[in-house]
This record gives sequence, structure tokens and C-alpha cells, in this order.
Amino acid sequence: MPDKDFLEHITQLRETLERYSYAYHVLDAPIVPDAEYDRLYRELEAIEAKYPELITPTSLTQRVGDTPANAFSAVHHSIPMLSLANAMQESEVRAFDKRCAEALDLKEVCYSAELKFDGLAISLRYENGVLIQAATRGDGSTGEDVTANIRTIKSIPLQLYRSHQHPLPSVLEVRGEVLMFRDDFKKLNANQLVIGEKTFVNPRNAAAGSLRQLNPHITALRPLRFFAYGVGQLIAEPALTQNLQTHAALQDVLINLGFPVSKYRTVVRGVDAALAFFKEMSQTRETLPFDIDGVVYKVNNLLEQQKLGFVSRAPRWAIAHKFPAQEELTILRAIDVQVGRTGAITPVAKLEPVFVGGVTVSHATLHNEDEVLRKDLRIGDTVIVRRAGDVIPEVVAPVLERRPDNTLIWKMPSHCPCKLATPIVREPGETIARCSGGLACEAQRKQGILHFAQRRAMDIEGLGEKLVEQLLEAGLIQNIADLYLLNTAQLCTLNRMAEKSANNLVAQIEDSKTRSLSRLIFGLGIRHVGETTAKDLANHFSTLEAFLKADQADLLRVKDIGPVVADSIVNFFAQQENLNIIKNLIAHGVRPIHKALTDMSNPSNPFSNKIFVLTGTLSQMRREEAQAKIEAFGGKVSDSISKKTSALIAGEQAGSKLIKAQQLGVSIWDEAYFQQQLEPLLAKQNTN
Ligand code: 5U1
Repeated sequence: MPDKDFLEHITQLRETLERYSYAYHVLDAPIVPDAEYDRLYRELEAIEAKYPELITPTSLTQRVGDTPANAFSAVHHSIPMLSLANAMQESEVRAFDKRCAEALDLKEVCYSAELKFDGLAISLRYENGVLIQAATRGDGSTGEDVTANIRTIKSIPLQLYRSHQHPLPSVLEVRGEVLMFRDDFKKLNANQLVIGEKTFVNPRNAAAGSLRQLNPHITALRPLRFFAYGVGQLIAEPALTQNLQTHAALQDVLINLGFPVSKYRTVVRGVDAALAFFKEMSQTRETLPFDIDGVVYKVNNLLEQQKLGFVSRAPRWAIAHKFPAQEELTILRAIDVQVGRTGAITPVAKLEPVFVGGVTVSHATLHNEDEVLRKDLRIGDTVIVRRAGDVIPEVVAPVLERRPDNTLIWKMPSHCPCKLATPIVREPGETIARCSGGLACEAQRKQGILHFAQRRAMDIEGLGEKLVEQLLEAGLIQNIADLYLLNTAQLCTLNRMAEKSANNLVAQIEDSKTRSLSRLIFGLGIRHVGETTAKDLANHFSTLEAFLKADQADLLRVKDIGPVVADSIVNFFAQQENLNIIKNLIAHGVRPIHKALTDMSNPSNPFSNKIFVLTGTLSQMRREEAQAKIEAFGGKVSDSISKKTSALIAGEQAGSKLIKAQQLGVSIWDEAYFQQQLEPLLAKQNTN
């Protein structure tokens, strides 16, 4: 039998491990290297193997047990798990606030404003400090017993933390949400594919599927997390509860007892401040590692909550203010194919228009043939469409329960939809099928011209898809070089082209002649030469002439360029047609800004080698123009703020990026200051 000192050692070991685990899983701030934690954990495991009588159910080693007989049996909630009334519009939130203020006879109500997690509501029951049961929400009165699975979630304490200030409650039900972080979800799905198991459509489904596993050993392998947000039944000595007057204070108690509570919560006075929190979180949402679908406002004062009471199953003192849905259902009407500038054939879903993520979506790329097969999408299916933030819309999966009998299976067409109808070929081992028509294929030429004219390349505003189709159809252009020969009279012969628009387009084309070298290189559409590679090439060669003269060996000397890209560039220039186009571009006056002109080494150039982030709306120029100018003068533009950012250029209505820049101490330029920095450089450029 182990002696007293040894027992003391085990207690110490368990406490130390718990502290380390809490720091790692709840605070996200590990205090020892993983190896040290593992060493102590193994020591505890070894002791428990030798003295099984010393194992306690709350020992860290006991998170994963066997499948219990009571798995998923019904659990009656001693206090119902309520649902929340939803508000989609600001007016509904204002009406909620008015109801609260009137019922409480207050001029202004204080709210706790929090995140609405897109996960699964769970109730955790602790008796005398020990987790004894975990249940899903179910219908609010009765849920399912998921204790064995919940015990595997490392951010959920198996026993409550003892503080010296308060005795532990004899009963505490903690209410919160189990979810999966987006990155963990992606890794899980990638792994599911590798092991030939079914993938999940979103983090919420992955979390639900993981909690519904019969085998807790499998759940233990799933990266589930938990956030606590409230309390159900609470039986505690007055010392713990008597000073507890607000919901925010209750959440602080939960933190002290060892629960993770999201730091994105605040107490606000009045509805306008609550709505400001909503706005802030709408912007922060994409930067969070997990999905949320809105925010929750709760009357903060617990006595006021009691006064307001409930209507049916929802409290009168709380409301969920929802973001526009990021996922909706719609019908897959057809699958068309799009021909890219390199002949790549991309299947595109034509959808019954649906409002999702704040915009109406009527089509979405399906990437390639295998993707359509893998997702088992059929024409006529009801499908889940997702649009999160600025990310392009995605068809996530079909809803199999709603599949009608008459759906059609899609097949990659055998011939290009272009006039020549050249065969579509998919080489063995390739994921992408291609039109074999080369530049003779009008569809490819159209895409090449659109690629050249796009904002990120030569930025020719107004040269859209329909217009390029018309120009090709009318024989006014064959390729990108021909754009520079167009005149107003020719353009006016086109259907629905008025003189003013024609003049504007000619001016835009003229203006594009002096875009930066990197934009021109990118615009040429050389396979494997994206924006970043184009910038590397422009920085290295400085002039178009030098770039054109480069051979394979010269190209391989460029930073980050390997044989695949070098070969692709060499092949591009080996084609006489491409050389002719470039010769004509130069002959028609295209003269990209040379690096020497912008004098990167000049200390008075505030853009050279600096990293900028743009936010808000600029009044003098579009964001793409601002980016083009910064890049032309040797700066870089990044999407996100970090310590490496040299300056944030903030226009009107700048949002979360401005807050982050302030937090990180990054310099902030307003539009006037930005213009002031640009002007001398632009003047210098014009005199060269
Ligand atoms: N953050 C948070 N989410 N959430 C969901 N708080 C919260 N409270 C809820 C629900 C259903 O219900 C209580 C207001 C009863």
C-alpha cells in the first residue's frame, strides 16, 4: 500500500497536470512544453496501472472510458434548456429593447452582449464539484445522455476548480455550446478522405457527428471544444450566490470554476451600444477560428431577468440577433462548363437564385469533374449553398433526403462549347480536362482577354464578358494587342454602345498602357505565373525587354522560380503567336512602368519595400487603383494586419482592421496623407 507521501505525490501530480491542461485547452496559453506534460501524464498512468485502486473517475487519465450502457438514454433537464427568440433586423432588436425597458420601467437597459456559437447546446451537471452528467438540449425538456463523449473534451473540467474564496456549489448545471474550430474541421475532413470515411459538410455537423459517436474512443480523436455561456440549476451556499447580481458576473464565476468563456463578450448600456457590438462582431466574424451565426443580447441584471420571465420556451430577457445565413438550400438546375484561358474546362453549377451570405447566388464553380462525382451532385438535387464572408459561393453537398427520382447524372461533355467544338481531353493522371483547340478556340481567347483586362492585371474598367464577346463576334479584336487599336467609332457600331461609354472605354484602354510591369506580366496569362510570381519577375528584370530576353537559366535565378514555372515561361515565348502579340502590344504603345522610374532605393519613396493594408472606402480612387499605385512604387498590399504591416491606409467606415492596427501600434494613414505621399512620386513618374 502506498504511503502518505506517495499519496501526496499523486495528488500533486494530478493537480499539476490539471493546471497544465487548463492552460493549454482553456486559456490557449501552454505553460510547459508538450514533452513535459506527456512525461508527467505517463508517470500518472504508470502509477495508476500499478495501483488501480487509486484511480478516481475525475483523474485526467479517465477522460476516455468504455461505451456506457446509458449512452444516449433520455435525460430530463431539471431546468428546461430554453431557446432564443431571433431577430433578423435591427428594428426587431429595437422592439425587444423597448419591451424590456417598458416592462422594467427603465430608460436604458444594460445588456450582456455575447457570441451566438454555431454548435450544439449542451448542459453539464456537476454535483459536489464532479461532472456527473452531460446532456444535449433535445426538445428543451428532455435531451440525450452524452456524458461519456463529453468527458473526452479536454476544455471541460471533470471536476470544478476550488477557489479559496468560495465553497463549491452542491449542484451546478453549466450551459454552453460544443463546437469545432474551422481549421480542425478541415484537417478532420482531409483525414476522413484519407481513411475512406465520409466527410462532414460543415464544422457544426462534424461536431454533432462526433458527439453522437457510440464509441467515446472515436470522439476522443475529434477536436471538439466547448464554450460556457450560462447556468441552469444552481444550488450553492449564499456565500457564492448572494453577491451575484449580473449575468456577466455569473460568467466570471464560470471562468473561476475552470470553464472556457469566450472573451468576445461585453456589457453595454442601451440598444445602440448593443447594435454596435453586433456590427463589430459582423466584421470580426471571419477572423474568429470558429463559426458564429449571430450575437445574443441578455438583460444583464439577474433580478431584472426574473421580473421579465418567459414566454413559452424562450426567455423575455434575451434575444439572438442573427447574421444573414451563410448556408441556404436551393435547387441545382444545371451544370454548364466554362472554358478558361488555358483551355481548362470547369463545371459550373447553375442554381435557382438564392439569398445567402448577404448576396443572391445563381451559380457556383464546381472546380472539376472529380469534385462533382465526389460530392455526388445531380441535376435536380436540392443542394446546400454556402457563402461565408467574401469567399466565393460553394455548393457544399446535396440533401439526399430530398433527392427526387428524376435527377440527372452529369458527365463531362466530349467537345468544347466553342464554335469549333474541338474535343475535350483529360490526360491520364490530370484532374483538369482541357479544350484541345488552343488559341483557335474563341472561348479561350475570350478568357485570355478578360484575364488581361481584369482589375488585378491591366485594370481596364468596363471591359466585361459581354463586351469582349461582342468584340470577338464582330471581328474587331482577335487578341489583347488588338484592344489598343480600338477607336470610338468602331465601338459605337456595337449593340447598345453609346458614344460616351465608347469614349470612356477608349480612355480606360489608353490609361492601361502604363500599368506596372508586374501587372502586364500577370495579364499575359502565362500558365503558372500568378500575381506573386509576376511581381517576382518584374522585380528581378525591371524592364519588359530584359524579361523577354531571359532564357531558362536566367529565369531560374529569380527568387522562388523553379523549373515548372521557368519551363512554362519559355514555352509561352516559344510560340510565335505570343511573341507577335507582345510585339504588337509594344508597337501600340503599351509601356509598363519600369522599376528604375520609381527608384526603390530613394529614401523619399515611402512605399518601397513596405507592406500596406487597405481598409474602408477611399473617396478619390478605387481600392484596386490604390493597390496598383502602391505596387507601382515598390510597396506590397496585404489583406490582413500583423506586426509586419508598415501602415494601414484607412478610408471612410474603416472597421475591425482599424481597431487591430491600433491594438498592434501599426501606423495609420488617412486618405489625405496617402495622397500626399503619392503625389511627388506620380509627378516624377509623369516627367519621365
Ligand atoms: N452566448 C449564448 N448563446 N446562447 C444560446 N448565450 C445563450 N443563451 C441561450 C442560448 C440558447 O439561452 C439562454 C438565454 C436561456
